[in-house]
Amino acid sequence: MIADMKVGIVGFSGSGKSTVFHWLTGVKPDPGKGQTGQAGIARIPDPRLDWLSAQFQPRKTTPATLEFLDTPGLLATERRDNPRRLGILRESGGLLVVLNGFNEPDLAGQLRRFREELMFADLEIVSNRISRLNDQLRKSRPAKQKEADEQELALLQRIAAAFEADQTPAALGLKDDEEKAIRSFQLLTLKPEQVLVNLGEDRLHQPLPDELLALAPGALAAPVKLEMELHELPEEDRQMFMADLGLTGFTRDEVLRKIFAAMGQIVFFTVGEDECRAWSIPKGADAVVGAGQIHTDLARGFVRAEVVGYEDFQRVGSMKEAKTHGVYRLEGKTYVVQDGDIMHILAST
Ligand SMILES: Nc1nc2c(ncn2[C@@H]2O[C@H](COP(=O)(O)OP(=O)(O)O)[C@@H](O)[C@H]2O)c(=O)[nH]1
Ligand SMILES: [Mg+2]
Repeated sequence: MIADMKVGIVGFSGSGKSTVFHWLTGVKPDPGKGQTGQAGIARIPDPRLDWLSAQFQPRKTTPATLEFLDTPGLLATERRDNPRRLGILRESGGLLVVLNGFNEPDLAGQLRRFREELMFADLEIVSNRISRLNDQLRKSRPAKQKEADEQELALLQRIAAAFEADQTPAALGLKDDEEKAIRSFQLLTLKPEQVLVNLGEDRLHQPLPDELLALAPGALAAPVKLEMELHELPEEDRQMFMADLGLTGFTRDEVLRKIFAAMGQIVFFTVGEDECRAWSIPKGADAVVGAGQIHTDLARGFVRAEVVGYEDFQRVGSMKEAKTHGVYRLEGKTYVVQDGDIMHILAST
C-alpha cells in the first residue's frame, strides 16, 4: 500500500501557514512543534463518494486523504538558515506554497523570492554531491564504477547550471533514467506545487494579479482566517455576515480537491454494503497499483479488474445493471485507472 501523500506547507514565516494547516486539517497548530513540523490529515470531500454512499448505505464511508505538514517556514532576512529549514520537506511528495495576501502587497515578488530559496537549497545539495564525486573520481577505482560516477557528475553539472541560470531541472526535460538517478536527492524544485494566496478581508473580491498567474497559472486564493472565524459563528449570524461580505460559500472543500489534483493524485472507488471508499493513487497508475493500494495480496494475485466509469455507474446504479447496459468492462493488469472509476478487483489468493 502506498502511504498517504505528504504535502509540506511552506512559505515565508508569518504568511499564514499554520492558519492554513488548521483550516485544512482541523488540527490545532502546536507552537511547540515549530522546529520539527506538525502533521495532520485532511479528508478530501468528494460529492461522488457522497452519492455512492447514499446509494449503498454502507456501514462505513472512507474518503481519500492527504497528510499535511506544517513547517516553521523561511526567513526573509536570515537566508543562510533556509536550506536547513527546508530540509524537513525532502520527504514530502509535494508542496503547498502559502503566500501572504493580507499584509504584503507584492504576491509575485513573494513567490519569486520563495522559489529562489528552493533553488538555493537544491543547488547546495547538488553542489555537495558534485564535490564528493570529484573526490571519488580522483581515486583509483574499478572502471565500471568510474564510468557511473562520470555519468552522474555530468548530469548534476547540467542541473547545477540550470539553477545558476535561474531555471529548475524541470526545464531540462530529464529522461526517465535521469530522473531516477537523482530521485534520492529529493529535490524540492521537482516536487509538484500548489500556490495558495491567504487573502485578507479587504481583498476578498480582487482578482489575483496577472504577474502572479504568469508564474503560477493554477494559483488559488482563499480568505482563510475569515472562513475559520465565520465557520465558528451560529448559522444565522454566519449567513448574515457572509451576505454582507458578498460571500456565497466556503472555499475549503474546493481548495482541498484542487490541491489533491495538483499533487498528481486521482481516486478510484470501491463500493459495497460494508464500505464505500475512495482510494488515492498517482495519475497514470495501472490497475495492479490500484489493487495493491487496497491490499498487497490483491496485487500479487491480480487476475482482472471489473471497472465501471463513475458517470456510467451513476446512470445505471449498480454493477449488475452496468453489465446489462454494456458499460461494464473487464480490464487487465496494465489498464490505466481513470479518476472516478468504480473497481472491483478479482484475485486468486
Ligand atoms: N488579517 C489576517 N491575518 C492573518 C490571516 N492569516 C493569518 N493571519 C495572522 O498572521 C499571523 C501569522 O499567521 P500564521 O498562520 O501563524 O503564520 P505562519 O508563520 O506562516 O505559520 C497570525 O497572527 C495570524 O493570525 C489572514 O487571512 N488575515
Ligand atoms: Mg506557523
